[in-house]
Amino acid sequence: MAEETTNTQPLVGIIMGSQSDLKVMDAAAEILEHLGVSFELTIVSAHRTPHRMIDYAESARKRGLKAIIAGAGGAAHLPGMVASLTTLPVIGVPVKSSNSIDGWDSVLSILQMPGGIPVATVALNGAQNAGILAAQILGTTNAAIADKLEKYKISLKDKVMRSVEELRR
Ligand code: RP5
Repeated sequence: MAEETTNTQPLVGIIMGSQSDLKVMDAAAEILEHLGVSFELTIVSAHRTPHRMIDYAESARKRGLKAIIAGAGGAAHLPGMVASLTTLPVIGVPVKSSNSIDGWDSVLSILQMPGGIPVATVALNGAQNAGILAAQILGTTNAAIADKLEKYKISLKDKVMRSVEELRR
């Protein structure tokens, strides 16, 4: 996945605090691609590029985005700050960065938002689920995406059932 990706009329914005987050955040892009959801992907740092973060969050709805997936590690202020600046749903991905205290720093700084500014927080390094959740939000009003999600769930069930069959042999 390229550092910065945009496909036609993105519906989901994937942002992350550093290029070092990309190895985790790529999973959100991959599942969105699989589910036929258009997205853009770029790096926006709350601490190193605060003005870029404000521009990104404030313009997101006008640019046609319907949800934002924001991943960061350590003192992970990006998802919460973006959520404070937009009325779009924000899904936070705590990233276990290299100098992290076992990922708890990322998890707690994204999870423990004050009342009024929600961030839908997924598991540590849970970028795939963030992508699925964004698709599910879009699937409430987009039948094509809902259909892809239905097929994806069937594929999960089929995989388990194949394992069950293998164990029976
Ligand atoms: C955060 O600091 C980033 O989201 C990343 O997870 C962490 C480390 O960033 P780098 O020092 O690798 O750029 O802002």
